[in-house]
Amino acid sequence: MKEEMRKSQAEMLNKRIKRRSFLKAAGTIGGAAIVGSGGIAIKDAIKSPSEVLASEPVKYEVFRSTCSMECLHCNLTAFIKDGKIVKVEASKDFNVTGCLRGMSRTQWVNNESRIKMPMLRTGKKGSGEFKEISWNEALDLIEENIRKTIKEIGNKGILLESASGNMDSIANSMAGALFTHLGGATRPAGSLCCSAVTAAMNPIVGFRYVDTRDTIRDSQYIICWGNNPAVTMQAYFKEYEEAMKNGARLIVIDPRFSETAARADEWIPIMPGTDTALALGMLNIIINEDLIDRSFLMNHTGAVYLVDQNGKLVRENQEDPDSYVVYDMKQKMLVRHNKKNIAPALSVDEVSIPNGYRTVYDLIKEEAKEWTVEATAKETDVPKETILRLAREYAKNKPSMIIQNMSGAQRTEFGTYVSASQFYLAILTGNIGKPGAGVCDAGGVTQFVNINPPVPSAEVTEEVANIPVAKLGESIVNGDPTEIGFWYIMTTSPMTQVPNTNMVRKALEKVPFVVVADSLMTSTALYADLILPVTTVFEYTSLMAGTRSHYIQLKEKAVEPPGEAKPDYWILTEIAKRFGVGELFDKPIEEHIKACLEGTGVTLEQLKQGPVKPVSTPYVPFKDGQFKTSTGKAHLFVEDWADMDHSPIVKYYCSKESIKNKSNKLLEKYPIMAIQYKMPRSIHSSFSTLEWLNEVHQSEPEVLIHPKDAQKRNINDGDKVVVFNDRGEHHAKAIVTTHIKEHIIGLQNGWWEQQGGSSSYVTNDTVEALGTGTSINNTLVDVRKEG
Ligand SMILES: Nc1nc2c(c(=O)[nH]1)N[C@H]1C(S)=C(S)[C@@H](COP(=O)(O)OP(=O)(O)OC[C@H]3O[C@@H](n4cnc5c(=O)[nH]c(N)nc54)[C@H](O)[C@@H]3O)O[C@H]1N2
Ligand SMILES: Nc1nc2c(c(=O)[nH]1)N[C@H]1C(S)=C(S)[C@@H](COP(=O)(O)OP(=O)(O)OC[C@H]3O[C@@H](n4cnc5c(=O)[nH]c(N)nc54)[C@H](O)[C@@H]3O)O[C@H]1N2
Ligand SMILES: [Mo]
Repeated sequence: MKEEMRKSQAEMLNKRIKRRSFLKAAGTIGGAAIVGSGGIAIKDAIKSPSEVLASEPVKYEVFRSTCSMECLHCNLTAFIKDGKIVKVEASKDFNVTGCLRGMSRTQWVNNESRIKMPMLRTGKKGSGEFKEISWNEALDLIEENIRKTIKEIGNKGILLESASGNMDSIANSMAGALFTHLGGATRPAGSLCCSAVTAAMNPIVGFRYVDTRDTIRDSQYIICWGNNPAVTMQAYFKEYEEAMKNGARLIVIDPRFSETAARADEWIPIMPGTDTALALGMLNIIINEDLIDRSFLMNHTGAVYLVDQNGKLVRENQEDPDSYVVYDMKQKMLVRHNKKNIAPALSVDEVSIPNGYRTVYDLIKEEAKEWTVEATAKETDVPKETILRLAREYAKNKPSMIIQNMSGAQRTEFGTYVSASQFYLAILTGNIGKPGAGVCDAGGVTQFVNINPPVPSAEVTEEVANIPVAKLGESIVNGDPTEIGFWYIMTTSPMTQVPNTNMVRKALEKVPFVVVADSLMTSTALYADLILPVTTVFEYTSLMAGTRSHYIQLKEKAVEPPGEAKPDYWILTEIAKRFGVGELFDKPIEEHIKACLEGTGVTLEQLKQGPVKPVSTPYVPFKDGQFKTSTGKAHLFVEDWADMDHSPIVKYYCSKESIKNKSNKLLEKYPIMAIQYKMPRSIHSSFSTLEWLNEVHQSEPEVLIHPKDAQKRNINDGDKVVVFNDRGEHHAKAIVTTHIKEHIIGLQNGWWEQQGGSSSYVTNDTVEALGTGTSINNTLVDVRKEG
């Protein structure tokens, strides 16, 4: 394995060296950039290195970086002429298909509307009236407002909000560390994205950001469950196509006929928020028809752990959390689960177990039993025959894989159970730890190596209660749990991405000093007191080793930023200096990168030659049933959930804002359920305003509405409509289509205020029950024709 890894790295290195020597021969290596790497003529980029060698003189410098927001962190190559980026494409030696967003980075870097200087608000918040000030004045204001806030409110009065705009190994990590060195700050708790997945995976399999992308093509049966990889994992969709060529069936469970559904063998429309009921219904069939993998359950899982009559896990020794007890059928006695040569009982239905104990499997069985085919069909709107076929096909067509990849299905009120129920299906059928099987999470290089923070955090002097991110707006408006005096926003755009935009707007208006670090006048920047101009990809050097790509990559600086735009790490270092902790931060970026890499076995020198993948391919997570929990087994009974007064076994709860929840009075007012979907034209609010993307895709918000719902409201295809509820209004163009279930509408994610406004104006800001995530896909609304 190691040998293979070395080989592939050596191959990559060779390729790069060839190119370098060619460049040296041509005598055109760029001198200005820190780690720049030579040049190829732009039209030659599609040729092989040898073809290039044989062709014209060199005209362009070439640099490499990555997309930095929450996409797949594909390696990008930029072509530079006279200090300007003229073209960006996916790097040829990087096994992905490039996308228009990546290519449009030229338009982001060269954008006329880039913020070039720090900007101080002069008009009302939201008016967009600002004046340019110097960095010195900007940093003075930041220092003054932080000191004032600490004095008047305490450290809890500082709010640091950072998210997925730049997921490299430096930016957000350094920001988090800085504010601990200042004594602490309030942070959003949970994530807008996928904390429900974290809350499911950590207890069940012991680890997160574990993906199965390497063996998608080996799968026989793939369920994209509330997930749309044709758009949201675009660069790897070819793997699904390979699997289908190899005979796999592709199934999509989605209320919307998504881009993936269009390429799939089967689309299963479902009532949003009811996915756990469907999974339990499938489990019931799988259990009844004995399609479970007994030996896997007995040897690799906690399905055999015993539970006492009070519903608590039985332990041999209360002091030892891993001392779970099973009933050994050989010796007919209770023993510790990991005793050698035992045959643990799976169910009281098969053997009698003393003390009235039952197994975890018995509890799952009992929970699933409620979900008869009839009950499941009624709740989910999936026909009975489909449920039966789905369950049987999933369990029999091995290896089968479930794709969740931070799915829409888990951005629901009980999203943790949705994610967990998919692991139950994989584990009970032994469909995990093998090529072509498993549950595909978002995954990155951090599942193979540990990347250190560039600057270690400090012990905070003041403990703060963080604010659930779904409730960010309302919490700040109500000063609960704290007043906020200083809000630092970087790598995120709350005005478009946080639920309940009107509350977020009020919060931005209320907080006395809001700093937004961004490169463009975003919807959020409009509400800042101070905007800080930041660099974009190709304007700074950094390290990308995160949760979305299997490679460790260097982000090379290729061009000078416009005006006085600076990388986040420069800004954070300047703030640190003003608070007397500058020495930890004020180092050349190469030093920080080296600190991140320490212990990985990968060096900066290696990265200068190209991306490095520190694991052999194909990678199979939890291979041979080796899980990352404390016992090495998959745990299906989660005590943490019981501690939160929820079921320790996956259970289906109907969400409050659901048209299935007939007891909700709100339903009379708002009889339609709105779900969200991501678009090819943007990554959330990033890329949203770039011209090429507007040319190729839609340039205004759209809403998908079923013909019957449209007709009732006198709405025709193309009409301007208003989607509304008590939280606010979202204005969009109606697309009347059967590509969405009746009573459901589909809203797009990422539109800016300046483009008509975000669909977050209506989204549900209920905190997801177990993972502190969001419930945006459980939103009740109605729709009317504009005007
Ligand atoms: N082009 C593009 N790619 C992206 C992103 C982007 O913004 N743009 N964002 C990235 C990020 S951060 C993430 S988290 C991933 C997300 O990747 P996905 O989860 O694939 O993205 P979504 O479009 O949010 O949701 C997928 C589907 O879930 C459906 N859905 C909504 N509610 C439910 C439900 O209750 N049940 C079921 N079964 N389906 C439901 C929606 O109709 C949608 O088609 O994508 C990543 N990739
Ligand atoms: N309505 C609705 N809301 C959603 C979703 C949805 O489907 N619908 N999806 C949710 C999900 S899954 C996610 S992950 C979140 C994502 O939400 P966010 O994490 O807010 O992601 P983006 O909208 O991409 O915002 C990133 C911002 O960071 C800026 N940025 C880019 N690079 C840098 C940099 O180097 N430094 C700094 N300082 N800024 C930079 C960009 O210009 C952009 O303004 O949204 C969530 N919110
Ligand atoms: Mo996300």
